[in-house]
Amino acid sequence: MRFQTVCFFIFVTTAFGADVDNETLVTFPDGFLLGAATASYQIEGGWDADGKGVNIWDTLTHERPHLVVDQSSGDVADDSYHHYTEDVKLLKDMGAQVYRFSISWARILPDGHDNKVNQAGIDYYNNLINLLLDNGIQPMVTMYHWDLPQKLQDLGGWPNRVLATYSENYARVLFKNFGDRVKLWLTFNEPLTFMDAYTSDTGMAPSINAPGIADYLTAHTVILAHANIYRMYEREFKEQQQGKIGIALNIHWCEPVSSGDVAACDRYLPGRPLEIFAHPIFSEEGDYPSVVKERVDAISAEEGFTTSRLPKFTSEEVNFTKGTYDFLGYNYYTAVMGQEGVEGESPSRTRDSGMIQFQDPNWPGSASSWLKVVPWGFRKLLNWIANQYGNPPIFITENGFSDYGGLNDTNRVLYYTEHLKEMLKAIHIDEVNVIGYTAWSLVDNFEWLRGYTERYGIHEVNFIDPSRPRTPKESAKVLTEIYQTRKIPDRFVD
Ligand code: GBH
Repeated sequence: MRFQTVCFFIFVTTAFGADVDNETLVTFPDGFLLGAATASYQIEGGWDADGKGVNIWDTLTHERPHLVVDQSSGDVADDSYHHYTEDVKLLKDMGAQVYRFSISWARILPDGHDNKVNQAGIDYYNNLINLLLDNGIQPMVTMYHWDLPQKLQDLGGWPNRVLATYSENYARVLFKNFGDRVKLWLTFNEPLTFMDAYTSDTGMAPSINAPGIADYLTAHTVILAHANIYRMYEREFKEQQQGKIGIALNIHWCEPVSSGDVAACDRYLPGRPLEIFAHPIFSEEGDYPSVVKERVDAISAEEGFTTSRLPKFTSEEVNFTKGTYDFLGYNYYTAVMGQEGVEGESPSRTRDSGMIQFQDPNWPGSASSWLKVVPWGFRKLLNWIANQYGNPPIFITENGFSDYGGLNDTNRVLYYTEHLKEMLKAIHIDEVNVIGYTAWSLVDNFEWLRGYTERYGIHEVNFIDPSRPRTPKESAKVLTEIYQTRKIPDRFVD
């Protein structure tokens, strides 16, 4: 009792001198959007329903099933193609204000090109969008969450720059059909992750083994595609539709092992994963960060390449790309420790970064080898983004935890409450401009190469039952309480 009274009167002084009381510190600001996220291939099923074309995940799971740990596929998954009304009901029951989902390119354009539009695909997303709006839930659409139409992979996929134009044409179809109702758009989900799909023949689709080359080519195409889509929206739709466009980027927080390793982490953040996408779009000067250009150019030359493995933007492209955002989408999961040193094969992006990374064995784990629970990294990373890019609006497009299943997901509950508290500190104490949050994921789903063995859902899905029933886990109940009260319940606050 006495302790609580004391706590109530403790004020935290922010860097800007603002006082934040304890109640505010655990409360979501007015206008902050709360919701949940999914992706098309991971939940929809209906892989060949009603004229959908084949995509690279259909190809991987059908032709190289051994690459998926349980040899499963997204052929049916949560069957959201037939059960989307149940997904909307889950969102509604939670008090979610926003639903982030992705559109399957090949369901809309079976061959990837805009000369042939599949009306059944348009109808499916129209129904979903309309039902969300009827229930007071804002749709947030990811245009691309890794399921490239196979016909475009047949042309080489993302390393082929022509995809920067084809993506723009695909996006135009989306704006034309859905832009009257969809006001929050993400061009790409985690380009950092799908550039890695071109670095190993046992990795994510399309599983192509050209590290240090095809990954940079992929990044280059994706950045230009993003800019093309943003500028096209400005020219053709923005005035009328008034939507906002971002890109969902991911990066683990990098904690230097010692003070001598600060530079290594500084290279990791700009170099290896995040800034390669963020710098051209969000920085004032545009282009790749100079540390990336210098290192990759120099290492390429040492390796005997006549042409640097890092493609170059023209100055027109730098200007065209700079500032093509209304907000930054950010997926936070975990952290790494970084140390000066060289690892990885030659050539590779890992080697180019000049950093060795590992995770502290004391960090609590999850069902995913890479996912350790490091909530303080979330706050640090949000501050890093805010400092680096002049405090842009940041939407947390993913944050979540994996286990092996079960309704009593105590560790997931802890993961969410601890991360939300760190995010609220970033908002209230550090004055980072975070505007929304969608938990990954609304439902258990096809976890890519881990199949159905790792579960990220706040709702359990029974994948044996043909009707794929959904059941709230403990985490869904706690998030419901949080979304409805718009604060972290006292029992999770120390
Ligand atoms: C997100 O990626 C995705 O956007 C989402 O689709 C996915 O379901 C979710 O996370 C959970 O994984 O197996 O050691 O080679 C998070 C970033 C990048 C983390 C790829 C896992 C593979 C690590 N992911 N990474 S490993």
